[in-house]
Amino acid sequence: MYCELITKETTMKGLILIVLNIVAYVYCDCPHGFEHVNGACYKVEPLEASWVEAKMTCRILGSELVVIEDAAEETSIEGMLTQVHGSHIDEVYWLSGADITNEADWRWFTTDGVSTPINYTNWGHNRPDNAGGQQNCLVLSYHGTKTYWDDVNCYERHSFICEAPYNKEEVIIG
Ligand SMILES: [Ca+2]
Ligand SMILES: [Ca+2]
Repeated sequence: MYCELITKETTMKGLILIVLNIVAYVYCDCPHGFEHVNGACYKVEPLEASWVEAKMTCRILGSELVVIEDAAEETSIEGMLTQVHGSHIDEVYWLSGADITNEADWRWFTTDGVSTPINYTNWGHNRPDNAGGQQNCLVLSYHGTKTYWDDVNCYERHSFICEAPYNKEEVIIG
């Protein structure tokens, strides 16, 4: 957990006695097990699951399958994956995108019943190709420190990345 324990001492002076209160604050920026990178919280999940299973797993963790909004965010994720894998491993991760509803209409599916168009993209060479006519879910393909996007069959089993908002919470524990 990305938490920082800060102890503050506050002095309250009464008429007769002095009361010393020690108040501890816990600042929790990201859900348990998530890493804070450039204003968002990510969890790289090595377990392999279908796209729907991956999406449900992220939700159980209080997050969603990752949405990559711009090149800066993809660079952050590349850095995180390079820390996990080094530079010589190929790995594939589910993202929150799909063209399930209309072929070639790629959208982010982060909320039930609502989808948003994908603006920034980083498709690999000749992707998306809808190979076999059955590739409707979006993956991030990590290849030696760099990533690109591909469309694959939603029932394939892949690792995935969950993303949660970066929130500064203050909890008084004492
Ligand atoms: Ca497709
Ligand atoms: Ca493809």
